[in-house]
Amino acid sequence: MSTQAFAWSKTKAGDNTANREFACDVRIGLAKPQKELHSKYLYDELGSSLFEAITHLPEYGLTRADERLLRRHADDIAGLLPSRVAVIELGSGVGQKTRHLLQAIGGDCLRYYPIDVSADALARCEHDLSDIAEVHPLVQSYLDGMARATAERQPGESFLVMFLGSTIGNFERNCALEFLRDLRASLLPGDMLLIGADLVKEPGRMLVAYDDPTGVTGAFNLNLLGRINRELGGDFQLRDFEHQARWNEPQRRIEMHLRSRLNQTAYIAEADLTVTFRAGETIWTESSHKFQLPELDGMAEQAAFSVDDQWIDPDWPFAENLWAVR
Ligand code: AVI
Repeated sequence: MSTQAFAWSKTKAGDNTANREFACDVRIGLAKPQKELHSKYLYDELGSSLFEAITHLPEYGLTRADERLLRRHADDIAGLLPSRVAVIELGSGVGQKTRHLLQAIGGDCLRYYPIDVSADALARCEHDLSDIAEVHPLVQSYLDGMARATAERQPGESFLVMFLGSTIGNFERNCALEFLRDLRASLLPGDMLLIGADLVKEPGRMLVAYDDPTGVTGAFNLNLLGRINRELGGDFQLRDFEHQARWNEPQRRIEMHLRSRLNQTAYIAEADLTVTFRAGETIWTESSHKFQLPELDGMAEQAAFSVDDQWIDPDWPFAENLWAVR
């Protein structure tokens, strides 16, 4: 899937330009030999709620591992940061995982810039965290938000950028590197990046995390067709598609697909598109890359960061990595 780092700005419903962009991406993606839809479109209001539900599934240990590491090592991480630091978080959502670290960093006027495309999530984030930090919410794409936040750098101050939850795994590997380099370019020596990465584990364990028996991940995936119906005047019959999770061993990634149960045709008015499906044909909707430890160090090196420290969860192999700008 040709994920572009800069395109990681999720689309807001009701915005005409955004709707045109969505229609255009749908037209292009569904014309490919392997039909595909960009995973950013999974996250409308309903999709974001379904993702939140995924994070509570017993089979999906990723978010809990990330939270455990941040809770257990908040003091270690804070101890490695420069003395005057402001915090930026990419894709913060409500910022729940960040509380421990903000508390450990402490200080009278700690500035925290959560960046997210969901204004609702940022409003909650500001409400929940304003007791421990001065919260400056930015409803923007990652790199636009970075530019806004870093423009407010004060003399002698460094930034800690947090990119949690293994969202880096949703980028194609080469785009991930490109994104990290762009991120690095917006920072200065002394700044740091705390980046979470889900590690390769036993395939059965990974597969059930993305194909839970409760069907929440299936609903999250199918909602993408529902969103096309709602926002672009599509007539997809959701019951005629099924969720599929695959482990792609050579690429070390879980792929989510929507598999057509039968030969069928769908029409999408706003994209002026009729699309046909053979029984068994799929739309590829998401890649979730999994990492090996040496690979993470290599990524840091290639994006001009140095590795300061790393913490690994013993129950759900997941790595929290603290990198410094070289
Ligand atoms: C947001 N992202 C890190 C999740 C992941 O694990 O790749 C999205 C997700 N897709 C299905 N389940 C969770």
